[in-house]
Amino acid sequence: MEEAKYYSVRMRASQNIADQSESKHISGGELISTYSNIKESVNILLEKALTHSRGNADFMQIQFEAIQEPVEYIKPLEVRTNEVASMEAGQVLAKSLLEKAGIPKKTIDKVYENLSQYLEPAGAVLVDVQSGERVDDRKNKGIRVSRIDWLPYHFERWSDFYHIKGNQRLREALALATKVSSHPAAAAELCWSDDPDYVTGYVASKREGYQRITKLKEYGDERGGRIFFVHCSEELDSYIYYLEKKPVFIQWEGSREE
Ligand code: PML
Ligand code: MG
Ligand code: MG
Ligand code: MG
Repeated sequence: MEEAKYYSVRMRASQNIADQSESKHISGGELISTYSNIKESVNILLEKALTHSRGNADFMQIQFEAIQEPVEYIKPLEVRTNEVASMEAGQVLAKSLLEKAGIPKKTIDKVYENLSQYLEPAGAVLVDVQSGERVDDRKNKGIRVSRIDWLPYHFERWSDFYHIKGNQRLREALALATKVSSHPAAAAELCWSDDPDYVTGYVASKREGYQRITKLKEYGDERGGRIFFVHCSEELDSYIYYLEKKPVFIQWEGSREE
């Protein structure tokens, strides 16, 4: 059978582009589309950016690009939702889940010392598991994970099966965290949104799954981001290539796999 041809469709939107150094990230989005679905995919991303709680964009770019690399299919991480009463309790839990995922306490402490700086980029920051140092060179941009999507209807089937309210955000974040964690260089991820109206975040790892935490910041706070804890003994460049370029579909075939 001939492999279907796929297209990576990407959007980014920002404010105040007159002075690039002051530009504020509004929204970003990634989809994998067939040719016949490109119009629909562009519309999904357009809609996402036009109605955004971080504000109205005055710059937006939506692009599509044929994917040459073979697509990889992976199963979603196991999901667990941890209810917490406050942001403080959420952050204590996040740290203990990182430790459970194998991140040394001194590395976690070091990351939290630098947290405000690591939340600034729109993309993810990579931190070495052993030293706790930031190891990517993407400064104020960070790494943007791309070429990631669910196979058509697989997310809907997955969320129906688990009776999880299948919001768009969970759809995107679970796909991303699954891709990020599936590489040998990955140890764990810590994430919460930069959108002021969304306070749920997560700690994800292959070992512990996708552990949602219902409150990791206060409402109204526009600081958020992703920190990927990585094993630097693995080739960092090839991990970054994988995150940005390797096309990955999330595939869920039903309970018999669980
Ligand atoms: C984001 O969309 O900015 C990150 C959202 C992370 C949490 C998604 C969830 O599990 O509800
Ligand atoms: Mg985002
Ligand atoms: Mg956001
Ligand atoms: Mg950020």
